Amino acid sequence: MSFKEFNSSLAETDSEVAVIIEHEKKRLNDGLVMIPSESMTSTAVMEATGSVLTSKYAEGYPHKRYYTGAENVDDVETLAIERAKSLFGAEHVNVQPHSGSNANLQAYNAVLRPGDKVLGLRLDQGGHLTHGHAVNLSGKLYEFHQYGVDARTQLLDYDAVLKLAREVKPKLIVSGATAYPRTIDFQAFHEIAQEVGAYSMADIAHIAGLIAGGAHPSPLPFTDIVTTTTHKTLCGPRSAIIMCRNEDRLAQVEGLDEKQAKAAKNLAGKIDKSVFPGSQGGPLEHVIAAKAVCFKQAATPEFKEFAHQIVKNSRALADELLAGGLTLVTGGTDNHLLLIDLTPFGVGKGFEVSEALARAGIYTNRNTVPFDQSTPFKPSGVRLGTPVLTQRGMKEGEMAAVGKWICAIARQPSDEALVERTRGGVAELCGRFPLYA
Ligand code: DSN
Repeated sequence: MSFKEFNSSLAETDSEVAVIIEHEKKRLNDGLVMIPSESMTSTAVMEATGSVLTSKYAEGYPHKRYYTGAENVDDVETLAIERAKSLFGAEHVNVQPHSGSNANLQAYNAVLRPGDKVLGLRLDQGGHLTHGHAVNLSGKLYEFHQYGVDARTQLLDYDAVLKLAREVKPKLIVSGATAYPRTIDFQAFHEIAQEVGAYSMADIAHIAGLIAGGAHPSPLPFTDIVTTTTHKTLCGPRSAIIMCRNEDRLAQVEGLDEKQAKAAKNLAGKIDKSVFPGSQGGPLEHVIAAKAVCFKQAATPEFKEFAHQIVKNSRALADELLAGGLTLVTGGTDNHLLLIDLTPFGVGKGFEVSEALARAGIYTNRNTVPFDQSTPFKPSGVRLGTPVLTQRGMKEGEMAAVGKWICAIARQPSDEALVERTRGGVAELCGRFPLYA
């Protein structure tokens, strides 16, 4: 590579990739992104992600690296750690996990041995693959027992979780969800874990931004381990962190010498060792810098207001969908997401409806509903949320308009004239609430 190529822009170097990126920018600007796990990343976060920090190898932790020349990445990683601790009120934070799935497996690896028993929420009732699904490493390495939601209310049933915990006697109880529209009682999960002598772990990936902004109760500081991605409601780069208490409250120290006992009691040390060298190599310091930027943005009063507006918008959208005759799992929402149950229009309609909505410029995702009678590939639900619309500045009034479009298309997904008309309305609305310049 010549010096000239080294310094030339993406458009000059590779017009094919540059054009695809421009197409994506246009898609984002011209459509309503309502996938609840997506948010738009700020220019500042993207600048940090695209910075020279990408070139640095820095295995280890700040001031304990296996490479020289790490002083600047030491500074940025320390800043990210301190900002995350302050934002969430965490005793210890590891900012190196590359993704939410990695973070969960690293958390398990820190406190479990293969074969240990764990409780987690079923994927088809709102959980996540890494919460013990049989096809995932989590379900293969550990003996997961899955809890679900109540068949009538579709709400988490804490008494049922307690009953299962008493029967199974797990070493760890995982809370958190990817498709649960209601407030999660993390304190109840922690108390159940305490009662049965298990660690408590909360995966707050979906609601981290709501928690940071005070729009959902936090599992900190009491939960033993808390994992989160940084790119959902937190609006940061595509990555993750692990937070934990410093002390391992379940440490067995009998028969250990002083040094061994200290290590056994050090939960923070176990988490760090599980991330590196336990499972990852060099940290992505450019992404860690972007996480630092995201934590700074999430600590502002504007972000707090944004987090609360996400929920207000979600509730307004729920009201409109219900008024339009749609069925919502749990009957509504307390957070950023809604789950439409399309079973009244026919089992397995989620695919058809989410594709029709996408043709109209409304991006959602098909999803199972609790006790779905169809398959995960052709499920009966559509999952959607309000983070990106809220980022664009939309409020309750716009949610009413969007809700009407969704109701119409849910009823007539193959009416292409309706889809076309809706596409026009979506374009007009997006034009009034621009995203990226
Ligand atoms: N894929 C994420 C979601 O959409 O909820 C979970 O990892």
